Amino acid sequence: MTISNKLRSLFKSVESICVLTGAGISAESGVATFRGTDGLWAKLKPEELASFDAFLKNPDIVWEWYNHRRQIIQEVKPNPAHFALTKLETLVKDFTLATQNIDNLHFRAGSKNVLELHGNIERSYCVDCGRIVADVIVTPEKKIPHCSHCGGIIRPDVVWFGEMLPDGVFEKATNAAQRCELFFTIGTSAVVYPAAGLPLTAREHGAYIVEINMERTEISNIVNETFLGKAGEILPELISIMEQERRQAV
Ligand code: BV8
Ligand code: ZN
Repeated sequence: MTISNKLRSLFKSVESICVLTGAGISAESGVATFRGTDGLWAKLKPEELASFDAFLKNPDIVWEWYNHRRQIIQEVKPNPAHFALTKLETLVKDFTLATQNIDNLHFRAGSKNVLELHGNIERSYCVDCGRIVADVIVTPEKKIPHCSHCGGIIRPDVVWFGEMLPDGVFEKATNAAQRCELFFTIGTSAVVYPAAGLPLTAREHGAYIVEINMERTEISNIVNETFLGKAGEILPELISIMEQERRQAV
């Protein structure tokens, strides 16, 4: 794989890295993306399912969709791209991983400093009293789970369209994007805000932006270097180049 001299010299000395990941990094684990041809949205429309109004109108349909995705996520495993990021975290002093994914695969791969911008499908909470509920059971007989404490309706702990991101999480991600020397955007179509604004913020603060994606995206023209292809193949190669450069630099 050829990388630019600029990236090669950055690999030698960089100590502050920020990463943004999207559904594409989990594709090789078998988790469908949103906007690809086989994507989840191909069949359904985001506003039909990933919004609080949709949930209030059709909680059974929204729960059926999330329950289906939760079952898939329980069966899949992190892939080499997730593990490459776990390795990358050990190579530098300051590492932040901001993910739009709700599939928990970064934590399961061993990443430590993970900011879940859009929540986590394995967590749920009561709309009325806010109680966190870990193991929600949804069955054809019981399509809508209710809170055992107050009887309120329980929802997935994910950020829907029109909803604010969890308190403080986006601020931490923005600070990391502002201070990093090197920013990776991996497996995201970069159409959903405010997450998609992070690479732009990093760029404005002088970071070198590297994109890894199957296809060009909305931000390909503002990144410094794009690697087109599978994250599970490209990322491990990039990290091993970085390790070699840092060994030689010692
Ligand atoms: C908010 C829920 C403040 C959980 C999701 C008009 C203009 C700009 C913005 C807006 C607008 N109108 C509304 C907005 C705001 C809106 C938004 O951005 N809309 C977009 C669609 C225009 N944003 C919001 O509402 C956010 N909140 O703004 O709050 C506010 C509050 C109140 C009032 C006003 C404002 C909340 C956004 C969060 C929405 N929730 N998910 C869930 O069910 O998952 S979004 C959903 O899309 C997921 O979270 C997903 O992560 C995210 C982004 O998608 P990607 O991860 O990028 O996935 P995608 O399939 O698109 O792309 C995958 C890429 O990977 C592809 O490019 C593919 O080529 C590549 N790939 C595939 N395989 C591989 C690969 N790459 C490498 N290797 C592979 N193997
Ligand atoms: Zn409750």
